Amino acid sequence: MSNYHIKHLEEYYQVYRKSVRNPEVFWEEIAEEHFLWRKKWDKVLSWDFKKPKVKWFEGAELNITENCIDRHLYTRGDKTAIIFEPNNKEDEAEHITYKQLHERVCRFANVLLDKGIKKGDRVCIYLPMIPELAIATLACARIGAIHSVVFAGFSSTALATRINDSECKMVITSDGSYRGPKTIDLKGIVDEALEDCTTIESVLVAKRINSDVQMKADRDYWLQPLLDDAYSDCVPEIMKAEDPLFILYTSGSTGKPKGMVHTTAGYMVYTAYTFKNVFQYTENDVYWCTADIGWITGHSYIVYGPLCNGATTVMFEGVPSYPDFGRFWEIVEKHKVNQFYTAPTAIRALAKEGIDHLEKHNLSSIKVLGTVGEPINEEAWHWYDDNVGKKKAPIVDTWWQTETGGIMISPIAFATPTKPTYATLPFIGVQPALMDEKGTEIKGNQVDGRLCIKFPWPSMARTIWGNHQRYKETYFSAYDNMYFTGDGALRDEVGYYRITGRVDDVIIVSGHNLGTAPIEDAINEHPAVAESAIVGFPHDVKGNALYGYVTLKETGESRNHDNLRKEINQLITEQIGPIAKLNKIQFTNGLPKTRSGKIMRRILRKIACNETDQLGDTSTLLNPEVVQDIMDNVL
Ligand code: 7RM
Repeated sequence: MSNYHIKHLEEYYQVYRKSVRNPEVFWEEIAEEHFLWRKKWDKVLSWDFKKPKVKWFEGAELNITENCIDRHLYTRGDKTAIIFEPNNKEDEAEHITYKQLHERVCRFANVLLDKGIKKGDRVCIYLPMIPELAIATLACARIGAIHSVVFAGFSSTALATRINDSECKMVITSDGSYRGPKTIDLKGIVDEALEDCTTIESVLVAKRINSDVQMKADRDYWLQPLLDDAYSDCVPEIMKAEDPLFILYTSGSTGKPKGMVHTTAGYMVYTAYTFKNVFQYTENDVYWCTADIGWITGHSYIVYGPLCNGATTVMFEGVPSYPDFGRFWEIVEKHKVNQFYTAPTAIRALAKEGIDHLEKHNLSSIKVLGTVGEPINEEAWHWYDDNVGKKKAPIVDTWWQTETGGIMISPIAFATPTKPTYATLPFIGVQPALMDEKGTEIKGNQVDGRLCIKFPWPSMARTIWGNHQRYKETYFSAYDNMYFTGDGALRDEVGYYRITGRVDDVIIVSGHNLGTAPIEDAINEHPAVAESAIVGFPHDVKGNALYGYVTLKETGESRNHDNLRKEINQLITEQIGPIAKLNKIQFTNGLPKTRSGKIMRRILRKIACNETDQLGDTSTLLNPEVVQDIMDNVL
């Protein structure tokens, strides 16, 4: 029997039990039947969380791009692999078939080879969401070069740090990028970064905005002429299962960014399998994930997972607000999107705009909705369910991390009954554990604790580039023999998980543990509130007290703010209890966010604690300007 496509809850439980009782037999079957191998493995799994060392499919040989592209050529050669939707809606969308993708990846791979890139070399990709981004990524994988995609909203300093850490030999970029009504001088940012980099030998530049850029002789090359001259076929490099596929940087709570290293076979098997099941992708569906390929969500669920399943995946260059907040819905209608995957921050921004935009578009193609990136608050969940899914599309709240490579806790669409704000059940093969502060596993249901994973899964990051010790300390030292996620979670009476947020966001007030997320949920239910963030600050009696930053829907809110404060605390009292009431409530014009839309509570905490001299680096924020504004109005 094939366990590749799970359709019912009973089937989920049955396959889950099998995957946990005998992981090796289970994953061997999945790997054997659904992927293309040049050589089969000698051993499915060997692991030791103490070292930590994990190997999946050791001895196997493969190339992931053969799985993502070549093997579809007979059956799906003329099927669209990628739909590119440009920033400006007047520009035509591009439909790239699997045959065309094959040719473009091969040409690109030959250009890389020609510029001296070899298996194991690191290549930094700093591109906007244009087809070249996916193609360059796959071209690296084609020849066994390790890609390090850096989100093209990062500053030159952030870019230089990442290039230097992994000693990249090449940067692939573009003259510039479009972002809504603006253009960004990407090549200028690269030039600035490279002043502090010594390992870069060449820079490939795609033309996107036709701006005037400086081209440095013997270093910078326009991409298109090289592609035109390149041969249109490229023999894939045969990779070992555990050869690194890519490095992706993620910021830790302290120190420099961590270059998470993902390897080939396990990552491929797990992202493909989760994609198929979580989203219930079926042939001829059009799938759209709004993330940027610069994040893990884009790597796993725009590029590798979908393409490995022969899917049609949408790449959108622009932003949800341009030319207006109807853009997402217009794209859904235009390309008849069947699975739509976005982040809570986007959902809240769209919800703030009301439903007029939604009503102008036909969204009947939508079958499944997804969310990822942070806990989704109840109000946003219902807005998404009611207005986008019209209560007919299951919401898959997918919990996972850069480090996990693929989705770890999530409903399987149509199989798992959903529950607002719950990521629900562990995915096949995932063995979560909730731990208390003393390091004991909390068994049973209706409990909460720190979320760990007890057993390896195929797509886990294998190390931090150049710093295995930090990998061990960050993820395998808090609890014996477990991977520690850094998140807190609760398990309800039926075994569903709700991620309550980073454990560093837990605030203990008068001896009570309070998660920030449920308090924020309560606040967000106030009709005047757009968004909120809670942090703790020291208090003589309670140990900690709560400071709330609240953004209103209408910034010109004429209502008496003291009344609003009372109403917010009343809501919290009603939903959580008086213990969770806020001591201070500051109304803000916005909340500081990372480029991927996560609220930076760390900064807000420093401001509330009056430690603004230790704010740290705020340059990588999406909206650094709000920080000063918040500081100027601190209570
Ligand atoms: C995929 C991604 C990881 C952190 C993670 C959580 C938070 C992600 C959810 C979530 C609640 C979710 N990778 N997080 N998904 N929290 N529900 N569905 O976002 O490395 O950038 O972030 O994001 O705190 O640890 S990430």
